[in-house]
Amino acid sequence: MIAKRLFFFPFFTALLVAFAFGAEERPNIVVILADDLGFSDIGCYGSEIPTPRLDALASNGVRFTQFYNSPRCSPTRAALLTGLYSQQAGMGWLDSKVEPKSRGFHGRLLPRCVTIAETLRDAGYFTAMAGKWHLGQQNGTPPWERGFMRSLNSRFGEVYFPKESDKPGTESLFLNGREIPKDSPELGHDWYSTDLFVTWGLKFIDEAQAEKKPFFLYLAQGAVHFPLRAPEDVIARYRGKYMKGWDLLREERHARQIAMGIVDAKWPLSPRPDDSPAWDTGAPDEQKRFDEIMAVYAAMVECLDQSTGLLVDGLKERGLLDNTLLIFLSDNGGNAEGGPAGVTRGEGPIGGPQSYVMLGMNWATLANTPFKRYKHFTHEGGISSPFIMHWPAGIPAERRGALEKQPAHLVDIMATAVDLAGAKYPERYHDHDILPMEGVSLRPALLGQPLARKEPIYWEHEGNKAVRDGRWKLVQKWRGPWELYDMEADRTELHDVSKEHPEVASRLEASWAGWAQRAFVDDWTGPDHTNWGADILTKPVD
Ligand SMILES: [Ca+2]
Repeated sequence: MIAKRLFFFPFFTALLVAFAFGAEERPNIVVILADDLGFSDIGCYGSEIPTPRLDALASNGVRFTQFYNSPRCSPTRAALLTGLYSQQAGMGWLDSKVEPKSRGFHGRLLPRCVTIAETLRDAGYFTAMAGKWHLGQQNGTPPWERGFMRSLNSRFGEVYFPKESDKPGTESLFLNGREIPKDSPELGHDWYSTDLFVTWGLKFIDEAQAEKKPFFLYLAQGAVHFPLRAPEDVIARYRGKYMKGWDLLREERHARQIAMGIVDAKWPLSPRPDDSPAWDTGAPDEQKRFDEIMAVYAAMVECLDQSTGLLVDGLKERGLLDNTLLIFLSDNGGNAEGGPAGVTRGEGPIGGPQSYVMLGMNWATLANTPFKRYKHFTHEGGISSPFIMHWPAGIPAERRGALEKQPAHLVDIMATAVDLAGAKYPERYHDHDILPMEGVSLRPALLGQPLARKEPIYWEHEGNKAVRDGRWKLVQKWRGPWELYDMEADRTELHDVSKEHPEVASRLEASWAGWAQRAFVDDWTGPDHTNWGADILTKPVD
């Protein structure tokens, strides 16, 4: 008996000590956010574009089939970093929409929210970001004011090369709050931005190591947002490969998704939109131009994959990969803003640093295979994202490579970070009451267990609305009727069953209205983007 006590006492003491002082055991957390990347654009979600580094993360991690973002850049970033719906954080639209009398259009992160960086910094983490901010730097909320101890950021993305054709506001970067020209030697030479942001992310990780702290790195890549630009040698590898056309490529992606189990074979591929012509009807010179556009996009996806590989290698070299939770996702669905024709303007070769290229609706339909609609919309094409969680020390061997089919959303990332870091989500911060976080921890999904979600998931963007509750999704295009879909039977949203299940539709409509009231959702008054893709033909593109 005495011997047992002697044995157990030091054991429990050691356990307590490890619990109390075991900060070094808490996982590092890295979030890699792609921009405007569609659901099917990487290999492990069905793409023909080779993405071996991301695929390796998926095969050693957990891949979600129903992960949801918001349908636009700033709203997604707000929800991801605060664990609140975007309107609650103050970002009901892009950060250029500032309406002080509104409920949710403030163009900045309001004092009623905290960021993951603030929460984890207060829990002893080293916090850093590299890449696109787009959360109201011009309105008083740059990364260094919202919890990031280190940052290399652009104000709102669209940065690819040190010397390129710049839109106002994209000609400089900010290093820890200090504005520097993109071609400053301080940033190195001849970079492409996906690599640049990883390089600086690793520098920040080295600083975290020097301070002996776990770290949170938010790597917000600008790729694959327009203007589509990539290194010429990478683009060259893809020219000609897209002469197959969007119709056939879409069928091929769909078949691979079914084979992988990402998509259920009983959901038909959504039909090609009315505004999108059949590939075979295009003249040869038109087809060649479309091939060149998609070659640039594919090159950008390849670069995104390779830069993710740089990060993984960097973590491995530092002995950090095992205890780092790495998350990969996109901020909204594929982008049809270039309309059916796409856009090829500017100087020099298509995809070069002086060109201005937008993907367009036809290839965006491919990007969002098998779903319908795009960025801006709350149908599945606008809000469905690849989502990979990789964490060797935290995912048991039998779960590696698993598909996770429970729906999840951006707001869950804060809850996951708080859970894994042992952090406390504050009720008050800087003398302001903080709204309770909306999400649930995704830790159970790493173990194959049910999430603790009790509430539906909600969306509103430009008057496009949706609510997802279990198998049901109620969705509405601005000024259109509510549509009800059974997502287990019909995730491609082809059979509106609101007439068959009016009680479900009513319940969800009331649920959405209650959420909109408490979540500071303003009525949308325009502009009208409900035909986005088609109306762009008659309007100048910026
Ligand atoms: Ca975006």
